Amino acid sequence: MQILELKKEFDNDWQTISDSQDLEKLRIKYLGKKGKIAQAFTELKKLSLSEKKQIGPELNELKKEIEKNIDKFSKNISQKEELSNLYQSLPGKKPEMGHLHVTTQAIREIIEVFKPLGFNRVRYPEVDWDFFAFESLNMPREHAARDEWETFFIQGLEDKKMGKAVITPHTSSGQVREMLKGKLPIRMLNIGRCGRRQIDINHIPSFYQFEGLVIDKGINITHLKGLLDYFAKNFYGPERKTRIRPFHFRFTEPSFEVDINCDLCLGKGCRFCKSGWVELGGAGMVHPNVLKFGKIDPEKYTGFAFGWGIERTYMMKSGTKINDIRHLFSNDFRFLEQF
Ligand code: FA5
Repeated sequence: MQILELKKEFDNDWQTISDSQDLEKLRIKYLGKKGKIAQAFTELKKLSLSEKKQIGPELNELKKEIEKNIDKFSKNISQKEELSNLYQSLPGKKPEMGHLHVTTQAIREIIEVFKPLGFNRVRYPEVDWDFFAFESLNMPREHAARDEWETFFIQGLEDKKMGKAVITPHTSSGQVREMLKGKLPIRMLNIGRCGRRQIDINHIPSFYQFEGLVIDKGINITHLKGLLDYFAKNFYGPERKTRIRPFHFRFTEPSFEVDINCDLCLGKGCRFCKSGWVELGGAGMVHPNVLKFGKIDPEKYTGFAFGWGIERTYMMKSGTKINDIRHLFSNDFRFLEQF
């Protein structure tokens, strides 16, 4: 009896198994009732006593080795198969989806309202010269009106003609830049980030404004009022109330501020609005001096402009119920995930 050959045959077969079915076939072939090992024991009985003494222990050894290998492999394979079954049936891990920030959503909505009227969306520098932020808007250097803008100045950046560099405190800094492009008529929608040294329940240091500028022959105040009503109806719906109040800006004459009835208290007066009305922005007829800075003849052309805060405009949308503008600036996921 050739124990060595039997061992070689087992070793060859062993190389070919890859799953539990192969392993079972191998087990039956060698350890089954009529398997190779059982047959070898039957043959052993026919041998002489001295041969039995020599071959018997070798055969026992081989049997133990085969049992040990099969047992070990069986444990490994069942673990692996269990794992692969487990992974196949588990739903995949989906990467978390983000969404646009509320302010970006508001910007997109506002653009859609103005699109049908042929407004051209533009953007101008967020860091600009004093000339565009103030001087060309009829606010000479050292003029007290500038104080209202609580401006951030950029240290060490100054030009003799253009003045100091500032973080644009309002999108009105785009008015004269647009005029200097030299293309008339103008229907500009300038949306940009502004900065002011302010923070409280309805002010943040970094906020957005949208600025409309229309310049053409024969533009008058009824066009401005009509456009403001159009925006309010389309953005807020017909049930909301808006009003304009006389105001003073150096770059428009006459000037107004535009309010909407507060959506948080429905006009009763609350911590946010105090009076039942929320100021959304300013507006007015472009001052002739500003047209001149833009190289436009005020005898031939007239225009109107308006500049509103995007965050406040969005907060006042029916049902939004955001009671503190600082939430829009905080990047707190618990707040942002709601929109
Ligand atoms: C202006 O900025 C003018 N440039 C608006 C204008 C444009 C008038 C064109 C005439 C013609 P005012 O400082 O009032 O105006 O700001 C306009 C709006 O911007 C405010 O009503 C408010 O909605 C928003 N706003 C201003 N400061 C802040 C702030 N710190 N945080 C959040 N929103 C602000």
